[in-house]
Amino acid sequence: MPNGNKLKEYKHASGGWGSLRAVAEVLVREHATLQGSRILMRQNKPDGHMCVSCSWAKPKDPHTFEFCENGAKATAWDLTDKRVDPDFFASHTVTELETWHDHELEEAGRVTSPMRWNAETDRYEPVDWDAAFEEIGRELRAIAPAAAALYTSGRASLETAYMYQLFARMYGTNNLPDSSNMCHESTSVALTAAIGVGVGTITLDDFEKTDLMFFFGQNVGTNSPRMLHQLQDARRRGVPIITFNPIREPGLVSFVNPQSPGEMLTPGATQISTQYHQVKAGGDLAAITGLCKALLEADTLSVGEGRGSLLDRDFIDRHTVGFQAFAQFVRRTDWAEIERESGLARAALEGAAAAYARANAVIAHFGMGLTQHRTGVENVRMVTNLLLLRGNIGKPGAGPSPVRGHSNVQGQRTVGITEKPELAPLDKLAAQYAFEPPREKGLDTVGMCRGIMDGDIRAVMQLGGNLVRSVPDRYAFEPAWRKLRLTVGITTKLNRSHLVHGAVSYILPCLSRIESDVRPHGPQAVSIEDSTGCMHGSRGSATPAGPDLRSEQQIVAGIARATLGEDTAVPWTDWENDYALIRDAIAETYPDIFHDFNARMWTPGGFHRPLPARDRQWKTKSGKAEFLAPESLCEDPDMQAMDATTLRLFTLRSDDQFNTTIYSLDDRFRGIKGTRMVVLMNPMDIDRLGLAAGQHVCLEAVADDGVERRVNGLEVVAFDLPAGCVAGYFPECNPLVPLWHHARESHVPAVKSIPVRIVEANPAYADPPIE
Ligand SMILES: Nc1nc2c(c(=O)[nH]1)N[C@H]1C(S)=C(S)[C@@H](COP(=O)(O)OP(=O)(O)OC[C@H]3O[C@@H](n4cnc5c(=O)[nH]c(N)nc54)[C@H](O)[C@@H]3O)O[C@H]1N2
Ligand SMILES: Nc1nc2c(c(=O)[nH]1)N[C@H]1C(S)=C(S)[C@@H](COP(=O)(O)OP(=O)(O)OC[C@H]3O[C@@H](n4cnc5c(=O)[nH]c(N)nc54)[C@H](O)[C@@H]3O)O[C@H]1N2
Ligand SMILES: [Mo]
Repeated sequence: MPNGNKLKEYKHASGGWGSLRAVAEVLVREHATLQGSRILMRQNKPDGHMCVSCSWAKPKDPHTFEFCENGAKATAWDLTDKRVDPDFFASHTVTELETWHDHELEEAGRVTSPMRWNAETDRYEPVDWDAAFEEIGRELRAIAPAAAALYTSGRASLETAYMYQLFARMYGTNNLPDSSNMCHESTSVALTAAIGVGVGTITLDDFEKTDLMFFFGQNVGTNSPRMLHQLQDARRRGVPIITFNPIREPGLVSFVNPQSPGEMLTPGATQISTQYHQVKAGGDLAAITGLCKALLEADTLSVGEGRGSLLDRDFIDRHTVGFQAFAQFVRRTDWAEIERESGLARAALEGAAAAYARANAVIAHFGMGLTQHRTGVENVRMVTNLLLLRGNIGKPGAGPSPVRGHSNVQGQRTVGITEKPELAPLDKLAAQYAFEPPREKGLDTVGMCRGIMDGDIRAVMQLGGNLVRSVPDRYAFEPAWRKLRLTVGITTKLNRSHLVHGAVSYILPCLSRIESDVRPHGPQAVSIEDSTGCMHGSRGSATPAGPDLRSEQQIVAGIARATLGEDTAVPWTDWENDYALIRDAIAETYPDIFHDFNARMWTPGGFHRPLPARDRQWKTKSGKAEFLAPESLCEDPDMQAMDATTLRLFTLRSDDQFNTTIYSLDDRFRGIKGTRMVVLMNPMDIDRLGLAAGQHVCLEAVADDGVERRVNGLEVVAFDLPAGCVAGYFPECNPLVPLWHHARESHVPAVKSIPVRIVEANPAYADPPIE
């Protein structure tokens, strides 16, 4: 029930004409119509390029239009004919560019030449590639490797990621923070401990065999829209979908297939969720405990009445440990606490549990709504507990389905991007490349941020990403980032993290995956891993945005040679000329996953990595799948002490953004137009706190560390979400997140439950220069 003149209720199903029109509009806006439609036809096809937007699975029998509105936006964003060239930089100082909105910076177009910041002119000036590599190498050699961090956003290919981690380790550091540290790291930690693999176990085939699906905190219509096709097919077979989300997201409510002319002409939207539970933000531990409790209670009844067990007793006995302790925790927890913490009624949870008990094969999809909490790891463990009760792992049509973010974020981890030495094949790398890799733990993203703020980190290289915007505690982080000695951004576009920069600063422009990449050994291809553990080849065909761009592989090889010298066992130059050689090297390091990589990468639908848990082999400490009870149901014990003015803020993505890339200020699905500076509130909270919709307020973080964290100028919007919870946008609300407010075990910033209170708009807090 949005209000105000900027807000328009979205009454339609997701997809539909709105979606097709949006694709056409974005191609026009980026002046990419001619090439754009041709390129889109190759998107996610076995002989084409893999979309640069989300990581959802690419089917072996793709639709003619195997792309969604948001994938088309991401493609058009790279295909744009706008350029940020040396002339652009000559006409704007960095100080001036800092006054631009984030959206304007990226909208200015593709960076075309390597640029170096000149302190005297306060401008980025063109520089020769070799000179850039030479100086970066010299700078890196001058500092201790432990004082450098090499960040990876999740878009770079398997080939680049492998080279990058190898370079970092030969240089001497495991400081390889990456975007999954802010994303699904809670999943990796939880699933590894519980079932012995850190990734989801389902593939697309499982959609055809499942009897029921859960959705916990994942916004499919915006963030993985191609999955709506599989959901629609499942719904047509009568498969129920049970959703837990504080907001009624249109994509989880209903869907019209914009690519099906029949459906477009009739008003027949497919209902997606058959049950929709508007859980409180941070209430999933309680909600899932409720599901388990209802199931155990119904099981006792069923067994008592001689109707048999509702649990998969055989599976529990043979394949799991920890059931008794878990069941005890569940039985001990009372319904009043479950209802209070989840915000859901017992009857509603019993209804969901009854549907679960009737289904033989169940998939649980989940996203940031579970992972980005203090209890992020416990949340994912709890989903696993629920699945284990009925043997829903390692059988067709069933399993955990963490829906990953960036298009290759899962794959980068698979080929060694990790700060945890125990997860990297260090002995293998040592033997393959005749060097001694560092064995000590490196820094994850939160650790890197702390190192930057403390002055311990002196150099940061970003292979993609926009850390100044994506990490917590922006107002402390930005000034610290400016004190770095060296900042290097390998990037397609200009963003805030290039403007807030170190003493020596480079912008190194790279090809996008959709562009053709011709090297001395001919046209090159790369590869990625999708959310379901399938590897795909990807060949770009668009004309590169400029003649001076280099591929990410070339850039990493250039920096590696300049830093490490020519005399290493790695054939950097051969690799950058022929990516097939990098794949051979990957196959040598990881033969189980990548044997015959070059041949198999073009398998339609991708080739699947072996996942022991799919075959009920558990590579855990106990050798079994492990139940684990949480310590308590409370998301954040610190919150309990707070008074009634404290609200729980969760940060959202709109349908017109990709992380820190803001395509426009509209959020069509949530009916918000022309601004992202909003705070969505329950009408009762608006009344209770004496506010009015349309009023501008300031949000203040509630934390007892003496640091003031505020975001000013947010318009109050009445919205259908649970009382006590409020929502705002990522990254605008990031200044409100204390760096230490993260998942306890995985260190994922808890950006889905930030304690805040509303204070009067205060002119002393100038609006941050983002709108
Ligand atoms: N178009 C587009 N696609 C994207 C991205 C993008 O920005 N734009 N980003 C990519 C990346 S990197 C990622 S990680 C994924 C992110 O995709 P998602 O995992 O979907 O992440 P979010 O959009 O942050 O939020 C997910 C949902 O969680 C709900 N939620 C919030 N708090 C809670 C809670 O406590 N419990 C429950 N049950 N639900 C909650 C929110 O209402 C929202 O609907 O998408 C990827 N794909
Ligand atoms: N409050 C809050 N904070 C969050 C989140 C949240 O939900 N709420 N979500 C978190 C999540 S899930 C994630 S994944 C992080 C993301 O954090 P980051 O990885 O830091 O940010 P992105 O916005 O994904 O990176 C965008 C930039 O990548 C560069 N880029 C784009 N394409 C390419 C390419 O092909 N190659 C190269 N080299 N560069 C490219 C462009 O410069 C673009 O500006 O943010 C996290 N932060
Ligand atoms: Mo992410």
